[in-house]
Amino acid sequence: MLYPQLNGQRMLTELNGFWYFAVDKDNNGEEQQWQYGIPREREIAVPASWNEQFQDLMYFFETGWYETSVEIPASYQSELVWLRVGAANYISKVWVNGQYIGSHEGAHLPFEFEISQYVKCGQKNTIIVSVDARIKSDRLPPGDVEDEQIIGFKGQYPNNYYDFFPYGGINRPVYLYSTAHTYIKGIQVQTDVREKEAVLTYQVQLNQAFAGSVHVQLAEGIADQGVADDEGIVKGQLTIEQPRLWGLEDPFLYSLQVELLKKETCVDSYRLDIGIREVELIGEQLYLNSQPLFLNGFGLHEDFPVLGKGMNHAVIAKDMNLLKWTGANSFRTSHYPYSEEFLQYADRQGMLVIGETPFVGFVRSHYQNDRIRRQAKKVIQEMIVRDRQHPSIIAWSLANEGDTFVAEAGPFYKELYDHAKALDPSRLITAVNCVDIEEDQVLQYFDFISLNRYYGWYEQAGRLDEGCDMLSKKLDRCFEVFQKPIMITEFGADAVAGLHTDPPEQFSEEYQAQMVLRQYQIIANKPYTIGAHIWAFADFKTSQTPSRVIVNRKGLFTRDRQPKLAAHYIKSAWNKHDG
Ligand code: BDP
Repeated sequence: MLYPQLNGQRMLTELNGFWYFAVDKDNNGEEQQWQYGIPREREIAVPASWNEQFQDLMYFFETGWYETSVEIPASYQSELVWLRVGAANYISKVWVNGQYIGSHEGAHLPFEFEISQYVKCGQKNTIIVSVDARIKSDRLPPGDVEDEQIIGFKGQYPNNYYDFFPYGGINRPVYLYSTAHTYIKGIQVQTDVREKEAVLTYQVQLNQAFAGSVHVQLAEGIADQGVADDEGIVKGQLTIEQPRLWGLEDPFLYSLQVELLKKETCVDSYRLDIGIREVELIGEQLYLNSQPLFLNGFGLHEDFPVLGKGMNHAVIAKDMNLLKWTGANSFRTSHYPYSEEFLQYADRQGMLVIGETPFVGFVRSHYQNDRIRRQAKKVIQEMIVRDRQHPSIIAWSLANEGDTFVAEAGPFYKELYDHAKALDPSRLITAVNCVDIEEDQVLQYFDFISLNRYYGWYEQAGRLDEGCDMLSKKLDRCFEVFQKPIMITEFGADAVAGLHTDPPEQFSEEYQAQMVLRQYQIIANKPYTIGAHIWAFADFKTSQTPSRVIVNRKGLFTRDRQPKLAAHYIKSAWNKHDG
């Protein structure tokens, strides 16, 4: 799905701001006819989670109803009109002027509807969106899980089964936009870097056959022209001599301009930023544009006070700025697909990303559940189609933790791996493990191994030397078993900002700082590792449970993004070349 764009042929209006909001605690708003007009209890901000905007909504995990009205410009009359929501947690239903338009399941990916026949251009239109944020075992990520074995989040409040707060609401921007009746639906690009040139293979998907030509231009003199087939598909290639490659130091983006031309008139157009770069695993080493690469970075969360999981440009800018300040070159979108805005920014800033699904903490009943399997495949499809053009994304992660020692986990994840590989053969695919590798049923199927390890924290608690020894031994054993490159996707320690102890003890800034530095060095010095991501970038809100003090404190930055001691230690380790 293309990101909405204002250009010579497309109009675009943001519907962000204050919307009316009503609490539907019995989830029966439709029976009360709220689709025709909601009780105007209060006004709430969009995009942002509802929880932290009002005290009484903090622990509200039922259905929230949103309403806004918009006067659609008369100029939209001759066009197709689209309503697009960047993401809403979890099941959304949409009505326009009282007419049911459609629904979408899933918390982190966009959905859109063509609403032309339901709107009145030049007049006011009412848009209503209900968002059902209930926590359930068959949602992604799952909550309220009965048969948990290892993770230990059972009984926390709210009853999600993962270590981040299940913020509800419309978390990403809402747009109204227009296209022509024949329009560009998708653009897929694959680049192949050769000795002195790059070959760009493109496929433009129109919504229908088109009796005109499709013009594709990358730069002055690098252009192609084609005709769509009966299905509205146009394919072709462009050759770029001496291409300027996308990289960490020079994240250069070409702008691919696609135009639908009918006689001399441009009917629709779209500009897609693309980067030409090559990521490969050769032996146990990762390469970017033929240069060896070690992934230094963090697991992040989309999380900020008041906003919850709401997309906010300033927070994205701040996070990227701090990532760069530490010297990080990469992050994982733990534990769900991040906003499109974040990924676009990563493309422009030269930051590498492992894009993760929201499949967190699956247990046996999930592997046996056909609905989960279908929904998981749908999420993979939506995520890859949305994100596959980002040069920043170098790999997909199809799981975070879970009971991967049960026999059913193997075939389940093999099926997801094959599904993702078919959609995107160009990227590496991994799954993040937290169980004993001797018992794991899943890692054998993936391109590289990802491990979350907390030696010296949950195990060998308070004994840093023992934790470090254990990490080193377990890494060697893992390589011995799988003979594949290994990434440590999580290691770290909680630290309460301002808490100091000598000698270093758990929860002090000193303990965290020594742990991440020492363990980073162990990981980075193994010949078969390709990266070390510290857990976590910043403290983040969790459910209430005796092991968390409002937030998970494994951040190297506080929740409001101030550095702890460990951030300074890591900054010096990752900027060694500065002297
Ligand atoms: C790992 C999870 C992560 C948690 C972290 C922790 O992947 O979501 O926040 O541990 O315990 O198990 O801090």
